[in-house]
Amino acid sequence: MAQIVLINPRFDASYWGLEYALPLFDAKANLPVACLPLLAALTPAEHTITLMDENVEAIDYELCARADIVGVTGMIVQRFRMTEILSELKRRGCFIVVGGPWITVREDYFDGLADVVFVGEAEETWPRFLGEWAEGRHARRYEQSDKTDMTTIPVPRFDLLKMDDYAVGSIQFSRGCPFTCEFCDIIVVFGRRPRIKTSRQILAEMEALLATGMDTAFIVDDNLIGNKKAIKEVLRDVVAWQRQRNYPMTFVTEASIDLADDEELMQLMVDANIRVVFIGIETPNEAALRETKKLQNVRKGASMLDKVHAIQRAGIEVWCGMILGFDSDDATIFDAQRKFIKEARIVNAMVGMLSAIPKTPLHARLMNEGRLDPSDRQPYGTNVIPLQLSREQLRDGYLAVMEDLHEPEAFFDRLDALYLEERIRPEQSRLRHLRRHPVQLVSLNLTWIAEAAGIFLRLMRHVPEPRLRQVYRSRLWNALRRRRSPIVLQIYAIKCAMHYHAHTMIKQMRNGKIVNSF
Ligand code: B12
Ligand code: SF4
Repeated sequence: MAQIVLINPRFDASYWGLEYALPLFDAKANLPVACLPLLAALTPAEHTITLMDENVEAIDYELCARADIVGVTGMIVQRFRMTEILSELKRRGCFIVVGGPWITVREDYFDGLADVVFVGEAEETWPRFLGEWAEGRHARRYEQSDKTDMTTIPVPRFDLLKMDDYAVGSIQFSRGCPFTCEFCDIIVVFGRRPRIKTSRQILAEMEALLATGMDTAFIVDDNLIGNKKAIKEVLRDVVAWQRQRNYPMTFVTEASIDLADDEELMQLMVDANIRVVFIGIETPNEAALRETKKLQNVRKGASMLDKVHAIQRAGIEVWCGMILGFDSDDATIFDAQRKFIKEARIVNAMVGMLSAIPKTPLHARLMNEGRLDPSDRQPYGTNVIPLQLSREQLRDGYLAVMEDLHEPEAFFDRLDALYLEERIRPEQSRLRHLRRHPVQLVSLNLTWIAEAAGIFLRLMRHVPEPRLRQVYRSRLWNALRRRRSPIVLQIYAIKCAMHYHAHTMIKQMRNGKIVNSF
């Protein structure tokens, strides 16, 4: 029997980390990484396991020093903190294993600090390693020969996490994506054939999450709609589950833009109560989309703008990822991005500079072309040396776009365009269903109002700039006046907090405190 500790290192502040908004939501972190509770569930029962997420609690190094095995996960943006933690664990003589997205693409990065490395998925290799470790014959490197059979994955041990500390939970339905984007390591690691869990597994995960008191979850799939036929089957079961239990859960997820081509799928997502979908739109520059092989975004038919509007009209808010610095981008790209995001009425647009992750086709191509900056700490925020822009031009243009998008006027005008002018209807299926259960409907509406009021009061107390407090007050008041809807009020309050986060983060980037490479 082994005593095992698994650690998720602290993230630096980032757009999706929501660090500056978390106190306003009364949470310590946005969501738990999905691998920790999953690895715990994959651990045979004879072992004891402790999960430590440094984003919500300090690492207990004493406990680590007493443990037989200490595992550390992490993605690219955690690599510096991972190194610090691994060095400390090493100093204390721990037996260290490392897995997760970063070591999967840069196996040699922690040389000398890890006793065992795991490359890629670990549903088979983690239990195999534990067996071999117990017999004293473990290997130094584990990599599965086949991709994980998703139908065998157990329910993650959410009960081992401090769920009260997170804003939302995480849940996974599928892995993989059928597309071919040149910069993407997901398809390199998880493959282009989407693999999906059974409805039975997914519903059991939802029950387990709900049992911890968490009623909102990020479906952390690479692309929820990678296999449309299969996901429709699952969504039908999720809808039935929601109806049977009077809609206890709300979801956020990630999907490709071809979602807009499938009315039935959009309706199923609305009925399953998926409130938000994050889409990799990347750029309005068609040449860049072709260059990067994001061909699903340039297919004939409706324009990208029309597709975004169609998804919004169905009742799902669209968040997006945008990229600057493709080879086909010249200095006109910055304004083109501003214009697109405004016209698309996308409130949460995460703009980044093109970065090349090891093992991707983009990384290989730029390496051949001598256009990769090899430094680990990137002075210009990306390792890609752009073709038609100077590195300064790209960095400064990126910062200016981020700033402009988060000017309070611009940000809240996009929000008003969506909820007060287009009047999209969030959580419409849930609300329609609850009309037959008036007590629950009243209770849900009161919860949203209370959440909005709580966030509002914290905003007024915590936000130091009077100008911002004034904007938040007037935009919330205007929303209340024009649309007397508790859910819209709650959304406006959340957006004020998100705006405050982005505003603070961008200010720090301007002061040179953060160089955001992803
Ligand atoms: C959901 C998601 C998010 C969510 C949630 C992130 C979170 N905090 O958990 C959000 C939207 C917030 C997000 C944000 C970001 N993300 Co993200 N995200 C994902 C996504 C789509 C799924 C991750 C997931 O939960 N998978 C499910 C779990 C079960 O899989 P897993 O973690 O890989 O774990 C398995 C194995 O790796 C292994 N394993 C993992 N750890 C360990 C440890 C040990 C000891 C062992 C033995 C095994 C092991 O076992 C598990 C079971 O097989 C991945 C893509 C992907 N498929 O990896 C990108 C991904 C991880 N994200 C990525 C990036 C870059 C980011 C951002 C930096 C983007 C940005 N520009 O800001 C931010 C980070 C900000 C932050 N503070 O979180 C990159 C990382 C690249 C890399 N190779 O390191 C990925 C791979 C996608 C990509 N290419 O863009 N992300
Ligand atoms: S659509 Fe997203 S997940 Fe799929 S290949 Fe492109 S970037 Fe990767």
